[in-house]
Amino acid sequence: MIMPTLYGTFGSPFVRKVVVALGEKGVAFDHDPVPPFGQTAEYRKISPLGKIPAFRDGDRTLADSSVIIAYLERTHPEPALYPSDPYEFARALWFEEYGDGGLSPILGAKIFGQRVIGPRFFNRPCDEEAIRKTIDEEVPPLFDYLENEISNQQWLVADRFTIADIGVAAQFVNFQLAGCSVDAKRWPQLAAYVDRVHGRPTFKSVIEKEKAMFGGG
Ligand SMILES: N[C@@H](CCC(=O)N[C@@H](CS)C(=O)NCC(=O)O)C(=O)O
Repeated sequence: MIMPTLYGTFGSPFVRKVVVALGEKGVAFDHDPVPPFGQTAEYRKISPLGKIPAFRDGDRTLADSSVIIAYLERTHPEPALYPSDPYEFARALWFEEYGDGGLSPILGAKIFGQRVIGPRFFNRPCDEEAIRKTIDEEVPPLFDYLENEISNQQWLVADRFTIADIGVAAQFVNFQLAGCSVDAKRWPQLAAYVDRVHGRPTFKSVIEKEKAMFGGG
């Protein structure tokens, strides 16, 4: 049997989302660690925006983590990663978007990008003052919202692990790879939640590989 291929290097929260979804569904895959820059014209045919991840399943190709996971949910319905109730389904998509569109530009681009990617790949010294400002000003409202939403629950939506948890917790790995952690005194629910989600075997195994690549954590 030909295995599907996931394109995109570790370190990307969006690649990580798909790795976790594939793991949760027990789908074996080949991994082609395409970097997020300098891609070939060939790669751009399957990822026209030039981003990672992309995915190949036989002669079918797809780009975008949310699109790929939605496809996997149809090809491998069990275990379901999306709630069936319409409102819970929509809430789960909302939290996925909160991760992709809300947390990623801050925890990913402004913190991990500044402290890890810039110095390592672009010979750009880290601007610690910019990171401090981001952590003091932009991070707290993002974490306050999650602290309130989690409020003693194990998972964000539907009392079980869903795409909401994949989308949100994936972004916290970059925060940790940049040497940061959630202040458990200020955000106790969020800190425990991130530990809980990262403790799942699917998250654990990708995080171990990423720590080996980037250090930190
Ligand atoms: N919405 C996309 C976002 C993917 C994304 O932004 N990937 C980054 C790496 S973390 C990338 O490829 N950046 C390169 C670029 O924007 O050209 C998804 O969910 O897959």
